[in-house]
Amino acid sequence: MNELIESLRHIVGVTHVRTDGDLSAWEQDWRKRSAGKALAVLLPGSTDEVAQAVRTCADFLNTNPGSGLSIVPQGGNTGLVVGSTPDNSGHQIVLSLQRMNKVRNLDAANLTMTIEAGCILQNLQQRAEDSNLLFPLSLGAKGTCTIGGNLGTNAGGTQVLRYGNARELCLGLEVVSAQGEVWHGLTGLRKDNTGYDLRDLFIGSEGTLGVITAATMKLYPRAAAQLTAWAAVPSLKAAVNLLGLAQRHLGAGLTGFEVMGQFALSLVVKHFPQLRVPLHRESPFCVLLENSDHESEAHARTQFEQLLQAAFDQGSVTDAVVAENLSQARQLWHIRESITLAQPLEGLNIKHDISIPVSGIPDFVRVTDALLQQAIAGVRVVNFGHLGDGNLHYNVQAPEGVDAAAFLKQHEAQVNTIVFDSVQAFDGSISAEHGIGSLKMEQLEKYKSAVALQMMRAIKRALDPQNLMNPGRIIRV
Ligand code: FAD
Ligand code: 2HG
Ligand code: ZN
Repeated sequence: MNELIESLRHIVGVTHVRTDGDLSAWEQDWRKRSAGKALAVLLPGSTDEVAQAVRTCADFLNTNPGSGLSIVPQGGNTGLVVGSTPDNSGHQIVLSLQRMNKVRNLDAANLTMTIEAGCILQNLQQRAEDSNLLFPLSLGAKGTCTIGGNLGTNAGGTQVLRYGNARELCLGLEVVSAQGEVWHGLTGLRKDNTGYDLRDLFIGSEGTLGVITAATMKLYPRAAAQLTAWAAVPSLKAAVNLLGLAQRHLGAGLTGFEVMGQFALSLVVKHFPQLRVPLHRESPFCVLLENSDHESEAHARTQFEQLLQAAFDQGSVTDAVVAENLSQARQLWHIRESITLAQPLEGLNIKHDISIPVSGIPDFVRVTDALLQQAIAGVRVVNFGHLGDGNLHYNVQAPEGVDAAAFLKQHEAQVNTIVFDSVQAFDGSISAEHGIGSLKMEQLEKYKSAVALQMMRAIKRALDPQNLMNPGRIIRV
């Protein structure tokens, strides 16, 4: 292995191969569910360096098949399914893209930008805004996560109902294959039917097929005004009715529709008392709506007023506030994004990022809540998420006063079975956003069809026959 490390130092430079000191930023996952030990952390500065490094590792593995060498691609390390950190073997190289953070090109007329994998999402949003354009991908981890990780996980976030997942925003990719070759697939074309879609294979592959080094992403014109409303709703059924009403009233202007359960908001109130959370005491659920208007703020406000009046008349909304200005709107979004930060302060819970057809969500929650209470009395559900996409974060927290670690040890498998069996019965998906990583591999095998698993394994074996890229993630080969 020493010789390998020397070769890698030669390729990316001595200071960009880390083997000593505190490597926890790369070795520990965001939720602190797993702390691994890397053989080295590699920080290449260019696609050519990534390609040379992967080629060197592939050659080494070829001549030393028993070495257990493998590569874990990493971006911002904000993933929630333990997919971007090494295991404990000491044989895995973390390949961090964080130094590759250039915007290579912004083509305003084509509404695209070509960016390197290590670009931080928030910087990309800012870069687009500086050109009076919108890069719509947005999630709570935007200050740390990278576009390579966003594409690696096919991230969702809060604007999906209007603009789609990371996949829908991506037009082209540059990828270093598991053999260390460069696939130059960077294209700004919106139509291209020349054979199998290789881009779609790499998006959502969680680093198991190759390393994404750059991408060409879609941009949009910025709206003239953006208004945010916070509404109290009497039930999830009412929230679904409000969604339908909002879609009819606002059309493509509806760019955000997030639901937040009372317990989820109570965690924000408890752990971030400085935040003022409106309307949560009176109501089992609150909804955050965003209206992006291409005419004017006055037009957006009138539309919102009409929508909320119709919702009051229908009984779907019991109370509502509309943000007066951008700063108030930001505060409302900050409350929503703080739910993810408040949960670990209450104690590690069992996360689920499921999706169900929107129409089935109220029944799914009623049935699954009851099943969970039957199995574990007093269990608390942190229920919130992207209702507009049928995607709930249905996270299961220990009963009050019960130690979180002990709860996880005793009940994680049982809770997963209850929730995922219910998801299956409601024709849903066990992961709508965060992916499989190493946390949900068993469940993928259980809930995906044999035919789908066979095709996935065939793809993995064809593109990475040595199993060099992120083994132990998504699927066993
Ligand atoms: P990492 O965590 O570094 O990696 C994630 C996966 O992608 C790993 O399997 C890794 O191997 C692979 N990968 C990373 N870079 C590359 C690359 N260049 N080429 C190939 N594979 C690569 N997710 C959502 O979908 N929606 C949300 O709303 C959301 N909100 C979040 C809020 C918070 C506070 C946090 C902490 C996380 C949230 N996440 C959300 C999860 C996470 O932020 C996303 O999965 C994000 O896309 C990960 O990006 P990253 O750069 O941190 O990737
Ligand atoms: C979000 O929507 C993220 O905020 C994280 O996907 C969800 O904390 C969670 O479970
Ligand atoms: Zn989410």
